[in-house]
Amino acid sequence: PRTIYLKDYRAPEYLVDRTELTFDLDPYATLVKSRLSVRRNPDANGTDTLPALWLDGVDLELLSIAIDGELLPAHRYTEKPGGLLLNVDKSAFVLEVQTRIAPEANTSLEGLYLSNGMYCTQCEAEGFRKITFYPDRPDVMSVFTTTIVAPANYPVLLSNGNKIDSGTTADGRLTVTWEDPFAKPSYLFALVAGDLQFVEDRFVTCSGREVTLQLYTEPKNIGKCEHAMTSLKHSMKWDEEVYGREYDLDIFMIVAVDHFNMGAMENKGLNIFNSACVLASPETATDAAFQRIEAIVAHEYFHNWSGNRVTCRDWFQLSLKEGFTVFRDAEFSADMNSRAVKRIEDVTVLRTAQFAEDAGPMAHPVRPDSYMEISNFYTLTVYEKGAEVVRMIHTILGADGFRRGSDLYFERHDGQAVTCEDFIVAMEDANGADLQQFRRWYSQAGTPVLDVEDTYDMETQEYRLTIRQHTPDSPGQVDKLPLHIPVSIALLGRSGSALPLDSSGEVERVLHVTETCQEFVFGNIPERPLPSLLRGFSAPVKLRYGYSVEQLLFLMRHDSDPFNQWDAGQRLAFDALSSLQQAYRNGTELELPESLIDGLSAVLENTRLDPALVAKMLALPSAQELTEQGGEIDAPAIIAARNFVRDGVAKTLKPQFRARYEALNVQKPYCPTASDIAERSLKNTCLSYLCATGDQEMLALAEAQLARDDNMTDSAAALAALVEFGPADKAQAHLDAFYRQWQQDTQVVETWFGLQSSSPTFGTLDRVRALMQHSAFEFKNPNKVRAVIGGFAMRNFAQFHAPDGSGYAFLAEQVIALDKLNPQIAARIVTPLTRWRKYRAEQSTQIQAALKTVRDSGELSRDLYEVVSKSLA
Ligand code: BAL
Ligand code: ZN
Repeated sequence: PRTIYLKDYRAPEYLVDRTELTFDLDPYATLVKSRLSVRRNPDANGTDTLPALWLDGVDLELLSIAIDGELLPAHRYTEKPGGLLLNVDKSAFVLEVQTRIAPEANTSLEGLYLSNGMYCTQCEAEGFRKITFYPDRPDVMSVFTTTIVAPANYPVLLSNGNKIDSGTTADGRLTVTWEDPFAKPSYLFALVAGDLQFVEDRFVTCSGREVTLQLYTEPKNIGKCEHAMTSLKHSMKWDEEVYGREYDLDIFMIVAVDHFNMGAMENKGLNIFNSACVLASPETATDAAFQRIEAIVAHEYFHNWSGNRVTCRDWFQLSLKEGFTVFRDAEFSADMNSRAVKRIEDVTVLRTAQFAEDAGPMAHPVRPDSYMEISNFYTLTVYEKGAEVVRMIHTILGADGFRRGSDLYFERHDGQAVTCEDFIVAMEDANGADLQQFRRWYSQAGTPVLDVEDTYDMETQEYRLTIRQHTPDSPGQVDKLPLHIPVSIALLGRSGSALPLDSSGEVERVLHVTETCQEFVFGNIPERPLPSLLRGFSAPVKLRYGYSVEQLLFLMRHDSDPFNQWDAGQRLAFDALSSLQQAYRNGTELELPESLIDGLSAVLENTRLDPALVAKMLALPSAQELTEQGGEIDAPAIIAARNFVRDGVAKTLKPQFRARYEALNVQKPYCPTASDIAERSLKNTCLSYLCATGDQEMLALAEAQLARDDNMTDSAAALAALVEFGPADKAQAHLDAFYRQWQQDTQVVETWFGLQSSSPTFGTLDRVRALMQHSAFEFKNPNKVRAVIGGFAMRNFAQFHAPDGSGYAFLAEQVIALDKLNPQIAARIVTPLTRWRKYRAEQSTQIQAALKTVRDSGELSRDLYEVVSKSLA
């Protein structure tokens, strides 16, 4: 496959002002007619002679092409792999193309396909070319009119924009026409056809316009729409208040589909959602699902401005819309829920998975320089690190400055396809700021490391912080330049409160680290302080400072920044778990670290602290996070050390866990409010520790909670504890009963699959294979694949890394099979095998062998080829 480079970007030769589409739907032979008003792009840097027009097209049957009403003879165009080259003799013309496609045969879930009998589309990034021949690139923006014709058993026919016509054809089929007045790239096109029901609401915008809101699902799910609808209204209001952004069409629609590669898609006026990311009811969805839905509904809605009204010039700029929109949705979630807990969750994902990506074979900058398959770049780096980069701009400019910048950005670029550079320039221009050095965050891959040292001079009362920065080499990038890193700090005195940093009484400050080695001096500091560094995780870096155990315990108790309070506990646990891994390797007896027990005990008894924060502080770093400590990964040592500490904490603090569990285990109607979610999270953390003791009496608590059955958060937590810590036969009985109860509910069945495949005790490879034979498992459904195969390979560290290498061979086998159906999913789920270099000798060899099996299995999709070849290079 060909590599595409950012440096080769050229403006499009032709523009498409109007796109008129007609779909005559049929599972095996959908007829697509397009009528495009094409004209030469005045800004294309070409010659006076008219260049050929390139139209992207994949898996299409071409029926006819006409220019200005005249059928084109075969010598005027050439069909090539990936598209069509058309000889053109006018600078403006109407191009008509007819193609035939087979949605039923489309298992890639890109383009037009069928999900449970419903037609739906997914066009980002390059799916539109599977629908018709078109200049399928984001800098070609067009006004779309779409007519859908379908048999009468598809009563709901949807596309982007406003409905302008509907009727019945002479032969009794239904027809509807939609018009989207906002010019958009083809990746934002959408079509849905099915026998669907909807719930409806309305929203009055800040300027008094009434917008109709509709959420469409299969009839059986109509009772699971309320939370998404509420989340949508909250999002619309928040975007008006925080960003001054008003919705622009008369209608906003969301459709839930079961077969979907991503979480959701922001098509203009017609968002399409993975059912798992939109449908919820208290009986069927966990708190985590409620919060995920709120965040994703917001994310897709926010794209209406950051992505649709202002879009990307090319796919290298993907983070322009994704990084910014993730930042926007994170702030929205923080405002709706606990800000500290949201930050902790986001940073955990970043440190666990994005840092691994940044240190792996697919490492790339937030704005990549090259790709073979753009689908492989919908990554944690583009999304989550991209959001951190936007957050740093927010930190550097302040909230008001950032808002001035975003206002200018939206005003200046409305209706345009632009670049990350345009975003930064708007931020600079609106504030008179200089972000020249800051730009390197967009072009340099890898996670920077900050080494911090300090000295204190009692005589002069001067405190000095020395900060060194270094960004490690990554594939294709060496000798990186220093970045502009905002490091938020406070200095804690002996009493635990923050010391004033100057005469104004300021106690928190952002240090602008811009050099390789830089010193910061603070005067009039009356005592040796303890630094609280990188507060709120003000930059996506690894920070090293030689905190002692006592200092970490002090920060856990006193730091006024809840993120750092939590992080101090995590550092304490990391250090203890590292020592225990070493002891395990040396064959010495493992000893429970008393300091950690003391720290956790104090947290557990602190009833003044937000229960959600207590739950986060009690959670040990996951096995996956522990692989990010640096050094070779020793899977058995990680598992042994972590299990040892977990069991020790559970036994030692059992009375305290019991007391808090009992206090929180009160019957009240389910409500997904932040405070109730916080209480349930602490209660279920306590329950998990209690069950880890293996005591019959504690397992009985979980059984009682499962039997109570009044909300899925508590039921799933109890079931997970019983499956992980209870006897296997009883676990199986509980799982069977649970399945009998919920087998009609797709989302609960997905939870049920995932809970088993990711259980470190229960989820053996044999059980995972058995789950794949279950009647509810479907290899063509990404959610089922993610639950069962992903649950095992990505969330079941213990079983996946079984010493005989069977987990690796299994994953290779599944990836090869998946690639034939759905390359995007295959290229994603292979990720655990790409990290082979990080593991200790024997495991490393086994993982590499599995990856080579994939490589040598025959012709791979472009998606999978890129990941596998780069990982073995
Ligand atoms: N644009 C792809 C899905 C999302 O990030 O919203
Ligand atoms: Zn997005």
